[in-house]
Amino acid sequence: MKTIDVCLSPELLHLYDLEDRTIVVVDILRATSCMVTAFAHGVESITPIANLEECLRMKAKGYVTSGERDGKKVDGFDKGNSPFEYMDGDLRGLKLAFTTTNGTLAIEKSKGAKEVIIGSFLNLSSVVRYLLLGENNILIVCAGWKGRVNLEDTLFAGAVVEKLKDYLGWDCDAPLAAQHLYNLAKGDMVKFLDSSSHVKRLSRLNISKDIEFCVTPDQYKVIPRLKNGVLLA
Ligand code: 3SL
Repeated sequence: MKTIDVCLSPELLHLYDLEDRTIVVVDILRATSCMVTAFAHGVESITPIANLEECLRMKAKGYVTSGERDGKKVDGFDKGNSPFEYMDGDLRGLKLAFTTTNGTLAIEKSKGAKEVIIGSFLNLSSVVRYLLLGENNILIVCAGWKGRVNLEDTLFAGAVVEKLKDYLGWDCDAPLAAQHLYNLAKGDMVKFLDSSSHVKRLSRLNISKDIEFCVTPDQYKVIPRLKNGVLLA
């Protein structure tokens, strides 16, 4: 039977064999939600870059520079880390270089996997269908916050486990814990996340509409997939 596991922080990735897995990297607030939104609105590619200066240098090569540090758009960057900045269609056909505190780092660390795709609530059903039809074992890598666990990425992992539970096996309790949390939260995820660390952190930025949007399932069908270090739809 195909298996699913949940890596609650990129710091735990060394515990998993990656070679036979499809990894789903998730950073609900807000990196992977932005990436999915950007592809749904026509960007050609996203190059995830862990290092800020390296990302900035991509501007000279014609890339749109995107992302955040401390949740805020970086000086000199074209775009920040709100999904609403990626909806205009002004990025159609363009290449993005993207760096965020945790999301792009989690992608970087996942590169040893057989396949890496990008998940969010916004493309949840497409991701679930893709994983169900695929042959590989599955690992959901939660970006967390600076190596620590967060609730919103765990909820996404739980949603995937809940939807695939009849078709997959697991031998660790992380998928089970995530599934239970998701079932507790699914009636009102915004409320459930109210006291979570990252929602508190983001509250100073006044972006409650980002949070509401990022936990809304199935806005888009696109699945970003990593190919030679570049995400393509
Ligand atoms: O850590 C990340 O990758 C971000 O998405 C963080 S924030 O939501 O922009 O603060």
